[in-house]
Amino acid sequence: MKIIITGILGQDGANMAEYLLKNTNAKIFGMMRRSANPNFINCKNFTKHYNFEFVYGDLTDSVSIDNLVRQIQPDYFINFGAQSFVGCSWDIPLQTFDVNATGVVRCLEAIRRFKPDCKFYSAGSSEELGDVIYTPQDLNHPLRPRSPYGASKASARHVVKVYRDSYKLYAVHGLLFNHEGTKRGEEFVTRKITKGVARIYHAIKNNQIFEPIELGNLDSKRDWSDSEDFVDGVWKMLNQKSPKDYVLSSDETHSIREFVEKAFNHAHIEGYWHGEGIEEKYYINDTYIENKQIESSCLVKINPKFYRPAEVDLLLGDSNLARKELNWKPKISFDKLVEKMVCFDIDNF
Ligand code: GDR
Repeated sequence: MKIIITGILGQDGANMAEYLLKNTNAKIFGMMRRSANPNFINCKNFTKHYNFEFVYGDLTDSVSIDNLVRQIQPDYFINFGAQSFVGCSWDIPLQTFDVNATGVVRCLEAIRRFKPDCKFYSAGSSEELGDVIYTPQDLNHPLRPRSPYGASKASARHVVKVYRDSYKLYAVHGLLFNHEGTKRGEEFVTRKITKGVARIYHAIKNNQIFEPIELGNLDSKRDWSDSEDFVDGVWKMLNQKSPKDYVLSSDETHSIREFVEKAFNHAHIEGYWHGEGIEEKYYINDTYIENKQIESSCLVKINPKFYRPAEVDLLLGDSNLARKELNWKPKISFDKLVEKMVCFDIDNF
């Protein structure tokens, strides 16, 4: 069995490779883009595995995708490669579309032409739902994206269905709500918070002053799970009798504000909110700190530059179908996820 995974250096690609190397005998081809300074940190557990190989490719370069599919003849093609940062998609909308939407067409075309029985996974997103009109959100929720990123993923969803219906390909588009972990990039809010908590934890321990974490909108709500739980759901989606899309989510929602509080709690730092709007701050509430400068210090403040031109206010998934038909459910709770990320970042600071 041969499997191509794109986005291998990212969180989901690396977790998928780890999962497949552990649970199957498949040969994994991890696709990466050429870069002068590639970051292999997420792949350190498997780069030397006998069943793993890096291959060069780029979702914007159809020659590279065609060649990989033609030469490798994969049984599965799992597409985690993406411009995955919603906030940046307003700055680079064309690149976002080229990679996330047209890139999916390139993969589907390569499969159709060179290996039509290869099963294809497209990484869909709750950002496709955007400006939601009911809660919790399931597969029937209309697509109402609020960002170039969300619109690109919605386009990918349509094109996967078109290729599935037109050419009878086994192609699925998983509607995945937010998923995090210790491989998460620092630009995403959860990792930004847990890394910031670790920095402040060590500063306090050493009686040093510190800068607050700067965030944008604290009131948006997200349905967060652990990426390691999701790769199991993705693999199950790829191994059904017939191709079908599913929602993967925790079916719980929490605000950014709650994430901040919980993350500091796991570092045994108590805080309190004070002020309103962009003046709101999270202050340390710790009387046993010797250094008075630290005692009056602010843990979190707002920087308007992290607000988005349009926000997705509330996401809450309904993953009942996946739980019933795929016999899947997440193992790591929200609380355990935050604890795992904070402890990892404190230990590895
Ligand atoms: P999201 O994740 O956009 O939901 O997409 P992100 O962590 O970037 O934002 C979540 C929410 O936090 C608010 N926020 C901030 N976000 C960032 N990045 N930085 C900040 O400083 C900050 N302050 C507040 C945001 O406004 C937003 O409301 C993620 C990505 O992984 C996508 O690729 C994936 O498809 C979806 O999840 C499901």
